[in-house]
Amino acid sequence: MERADQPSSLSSIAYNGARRVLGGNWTGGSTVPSRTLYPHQWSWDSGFIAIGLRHLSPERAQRELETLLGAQWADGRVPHIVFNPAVPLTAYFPSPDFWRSSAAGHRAGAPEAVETSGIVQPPIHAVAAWLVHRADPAASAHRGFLRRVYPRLVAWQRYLTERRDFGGRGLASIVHPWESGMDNSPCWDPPLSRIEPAATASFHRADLDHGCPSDRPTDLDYGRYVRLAEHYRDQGYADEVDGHRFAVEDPGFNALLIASEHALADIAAALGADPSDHQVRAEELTTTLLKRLWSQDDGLFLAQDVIGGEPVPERSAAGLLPLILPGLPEDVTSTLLRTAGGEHFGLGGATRLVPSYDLTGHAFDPARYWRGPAWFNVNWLLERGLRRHGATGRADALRTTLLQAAVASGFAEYVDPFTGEARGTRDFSWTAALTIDLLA
Ligand code: 2M8
Repeated sequence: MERADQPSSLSSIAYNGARRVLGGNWTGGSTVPSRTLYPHQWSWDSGFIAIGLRHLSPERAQRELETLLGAQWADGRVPHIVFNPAVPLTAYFPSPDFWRSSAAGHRAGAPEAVETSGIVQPPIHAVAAWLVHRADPAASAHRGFLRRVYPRLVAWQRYLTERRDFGGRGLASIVHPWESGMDNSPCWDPPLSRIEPAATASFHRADLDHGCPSDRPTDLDYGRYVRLAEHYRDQGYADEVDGHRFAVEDPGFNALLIASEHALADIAAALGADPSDHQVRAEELTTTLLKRLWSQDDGLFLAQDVIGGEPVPERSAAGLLPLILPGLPEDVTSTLLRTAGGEHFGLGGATRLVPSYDLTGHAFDPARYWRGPAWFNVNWLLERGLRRHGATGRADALRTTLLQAAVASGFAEYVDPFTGEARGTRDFSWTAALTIDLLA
């Protein structure tokens, strides 16, 4: 569908290019984020991918989510990676022999038939399932899609709100930077500084076989990621708060948790069930998010270091993501809108896409992964947030910039927030999928 503000050539180039990327990255039951850098299925990637795929093939979008949910553990966790057994172990680190998910005896109950990681990623899945259903309700009903995924999505959300409530206030904690999806965000530097890194020589970084080192996390970061993941694995992936060395309440992760609880209410209602439990929980979580993570002084939500017992004094785009939520007080939304356009994120001024981290921050780097570059999934979420809160003109401008940047960068993983120059890998699936969604 063309929009009046959208030259048809950009739309058709974007649409055709994005469709080519998604077709090339489809493996038969799910989509790899990238054929080279990420040759397996990733959890939150699949959520974003399904949101775009629903416009091309609602059935494929349903399968994307069902394949992921098919690897759910008995305790409800949805693993952050589902490994493709046909891919050589050397293609990605950490590989299945590192995570050892199917090894007998894990109290958490990993599946035996498939190898997965043991950590999680932001819970966008109920949001994605609801959007996928709405794209073609008849096809969804025909396959019994909602009826099959609903119990799994509920178990996933309950894993997070019950087993991961380390702060004791209802919000979910992440126990590894990879769980945030924003792996090397400067927000994780203070809590990570307590972690003794694993020796660099003890592992091989397959990411550097495909990616430019200056676009990727450092070896020191990786040493800490490895140490934390090994520790969790060696504890049988048990979720006792005392067993964790890293536990953080991330506003981006929790915003998606709440958005998904709202989506579960919609799904329950569509199935003829009572949605009120989900609605109440979403409202309670929103109240807690505001009490615990909102910083009026900083103009956005801050992460809370649960072990250190204090907020992390860094501005990340994750702190703007609660804009996707309904039910925020008017002064909070107006402050968030101001912050997005102000000196720290520059939207519509210094930058045309929101950077992942504070432009004025001491750790800002326009090239290095989640320490500054602009990401398409974050900006897609913000586009929805702007629209939800009535900033239609700004949302339209952001949408046009996203489409232009996706095409100009070859569907890059992320871009320099000032120049739009492509960074990371190309033909990246969620960039393509969200392009298609913006065009719909
Ligand atoms: C990146 O993370 C993985 C680890 O999970 C990696 O660097 O190897 C992140 O950008 C994450 O958000 C994303 O889901 C994943 C796959 O695209 O890549």
